[in-house]
Amino acid sequence: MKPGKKIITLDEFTIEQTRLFSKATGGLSTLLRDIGLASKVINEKVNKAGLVDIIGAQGTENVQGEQQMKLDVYADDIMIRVLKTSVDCAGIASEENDDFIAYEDEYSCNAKYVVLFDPLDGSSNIDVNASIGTIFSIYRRVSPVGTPVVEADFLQSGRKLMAAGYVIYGSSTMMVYGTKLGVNGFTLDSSIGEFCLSHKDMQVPKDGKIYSVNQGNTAKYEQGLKDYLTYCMEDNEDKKALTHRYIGSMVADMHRTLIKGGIFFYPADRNNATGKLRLQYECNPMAFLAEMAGGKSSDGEKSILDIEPTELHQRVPVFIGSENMMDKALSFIS
Ligand code: P6P
Repeated sequence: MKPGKKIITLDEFTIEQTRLFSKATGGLSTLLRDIGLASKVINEKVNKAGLVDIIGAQGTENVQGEQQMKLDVYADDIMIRVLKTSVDCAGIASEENDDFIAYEDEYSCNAKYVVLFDPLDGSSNIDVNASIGTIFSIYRRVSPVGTPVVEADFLQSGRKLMAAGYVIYGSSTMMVYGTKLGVNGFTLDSSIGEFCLSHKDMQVPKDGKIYSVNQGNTAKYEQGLKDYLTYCMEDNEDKKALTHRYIGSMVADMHRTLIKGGIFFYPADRNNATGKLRLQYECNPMAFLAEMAGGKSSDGEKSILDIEPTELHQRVPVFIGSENMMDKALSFIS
């Protein structure tokens, strides 16, 4: 932190933001603080992953049929426990759990919000020390306050998001979250145990030079996408080849895209008609952040935020990034 520069902690920032909404009760601010607490606990374990018996496979599969890593299960448990004690969370849905969880104590039943999360996205990278992250979405419940939450509370479109964000456990630990007021980034200063404002009012550059996709799947893509990838690699007097960057951890690839610009996509292919990434746990929160920061999102036809969810774990094709790069990419496939 530059000397003399005022430190603004996540709590101070969210409380200031609350004051901008006359009817706000501070619930969102409390929830973000609770998610920040959970992520600090997860961060502690992630940073020690090589030293304690926490890396490697758990020996179980999640609802997606994916092998669960020990840290996946640990992070999921921490998020569920911390949010259960939050007075502003009525229930949760997690990528790692088959069904949603209704917190049935009196305080929780009277809470206004629900939280959806991918507790540790990119977990296949844990054992190779690549950046991973927690992705979260906060919705106002649609069921009556005072009753246990129902599935409809978790099947709201991205347009209804109150806030969304991620915590990236990388060379530094950062929380990036957005509301309709904008997107801001906070870096964890472990000497004081606080997330401190470090990236104010983040904006996705209108253009970029980086495309991010698992190019190994190209043979399975529709022709338009193959043509777009050929365009990305074209290098001549009129157009220089773009740079390809793919970490295989959506949080890491999207964090770079938000900061440097570019396009990230995980499209449908002939084996996965709806792509791989989950609408409610990965695509909606990331699309919300990108659009609130001046970028664009699409499933190939419309904004990700306009998709009406039909099931908790549904997958969608996803394109997210700089406005001009998105327009170019979509012109090849529309
Ligand atoms: P692939 C991680 O498992 C994840 O869910 C996202 O974080 C990431 O973008 C994607 O899957 C990577 O998938 O098929 O390229 O390994």
